[in-house]
Amino acid sequence: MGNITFTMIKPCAVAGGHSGEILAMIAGGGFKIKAMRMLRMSKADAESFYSVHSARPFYGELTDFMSSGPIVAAVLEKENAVAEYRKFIGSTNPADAAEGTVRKRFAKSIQENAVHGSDSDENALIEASFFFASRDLF
Ligand code: FUP
Repeated sequence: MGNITFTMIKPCAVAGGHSGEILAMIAGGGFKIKAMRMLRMSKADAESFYSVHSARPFYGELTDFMSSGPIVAAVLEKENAVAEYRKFIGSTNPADAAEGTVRKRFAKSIQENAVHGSDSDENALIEASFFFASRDLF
């Protein structure tokens, strides 16, 4: 079990002014921020980040959305971070997200679902290194 996960506050939540509240929830959940930056992905960045989904019907819309405005990218640390953070943010589809989760509170739809969380230790490292160099981690 690794202790690192990668998250993004997605364009819908940044544009909605919810970055601060979501970061406060993350801190309250016991996750330590090891790296963080605000940026806008290009369409090519989003296509590369989500390349595992390139055959899925929603790939075009997803990558349009993820490049539509700024995001907050961050690396988080906690024991068993990947599983703990996925539980903390709630189901991909907000209709299924548990009470008290980030997605229950801020997600608008399965696409505009407020936050991303890595789905494995391996992907957490790949995703963190997509945005951060080792010197950016504290
Ligand atoms: P998650 O790991 O919870 O982010 O969810 P998935 O890996 O299943 O989905 C990856 C991204 O695709 C999510 F950000 C949501 C998006 N998605 C859609 O836009 N439409 C769908 O029908 C399913 C997923």
